Amino acid sequence: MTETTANPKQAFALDPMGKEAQDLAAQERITSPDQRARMAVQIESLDREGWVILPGLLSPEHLAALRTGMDELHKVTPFGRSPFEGENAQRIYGLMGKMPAVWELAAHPDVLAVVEGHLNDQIQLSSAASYSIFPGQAAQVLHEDDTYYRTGKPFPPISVSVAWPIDDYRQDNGATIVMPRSHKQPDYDNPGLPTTRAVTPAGSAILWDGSLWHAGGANNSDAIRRSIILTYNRGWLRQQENLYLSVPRDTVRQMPRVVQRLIGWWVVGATVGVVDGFSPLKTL
Ligand SMILES: O=C(O)CCC(=O)C(=O)O
Repeated sequence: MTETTANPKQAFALDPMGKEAQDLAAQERITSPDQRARMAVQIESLDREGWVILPGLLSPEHLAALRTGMDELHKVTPFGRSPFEGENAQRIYGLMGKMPAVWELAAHPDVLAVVEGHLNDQIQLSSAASYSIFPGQAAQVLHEDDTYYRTGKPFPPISVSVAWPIDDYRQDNGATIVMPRSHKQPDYDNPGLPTTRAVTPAGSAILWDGSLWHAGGANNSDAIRRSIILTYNRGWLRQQENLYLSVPRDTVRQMPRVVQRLIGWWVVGATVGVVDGFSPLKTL
């Protein structure tokens, strides 16, 4: 799937701080122009509305494996420490190191094509955590996901969050509340636009720009609502989760190359992330 429009070795042979090397390296993408062209409507929708749903991406077998894996981890995961994490909710952090069934989600070509198309940059995974809300959990406060990058607003898109419903998302069990078009707000204040709900079957992917105002809904049903949330950002930013430390090196060795790259084992631009002047993959 990896299309290399630029050869990183070429960039190394050039002055890495020079414009030529950096322009060359910055063109590298995981997905091909054709893959992104196929997702043009969804990329356009994400830009305009701030969110988009890609339906039907996971097979029943894959969903079953994810449910089994999550249920095992739920047995050893505490409930949230704050109203934001949710006192009737569980967040399993560090999923890339704990559940190989998540790797395929992280590298899903349609999702990557939309994320790369939207950010128009080299990307990486920033965090991979579950958000499972149990019966009785109240709605979260509306928030944006990228406010910890305190660069001042407005800024161009820098991150995309991707929620994978592992159970059907319904109004009554906490389907995500989204505020369409709120991602272009010029400051850090809630713009107070009308909201809607991301009601969609399990196995879809819900993508939103990191600046979109949104929240987990209340779970008024009698069953758990499980989801996995993967956040991507521009490859030269610091990741939200420290994936270098939270994914054991032996686990990294077992990952497909594209997943190694997504969790940060790669050189971005001509220089960001080198170890002794070379790709960190050499240290594996
Ligand atoms: O699970 C959801 O519906 C949204 C969760 C969320 O926005 C968060 O935990 O930051």
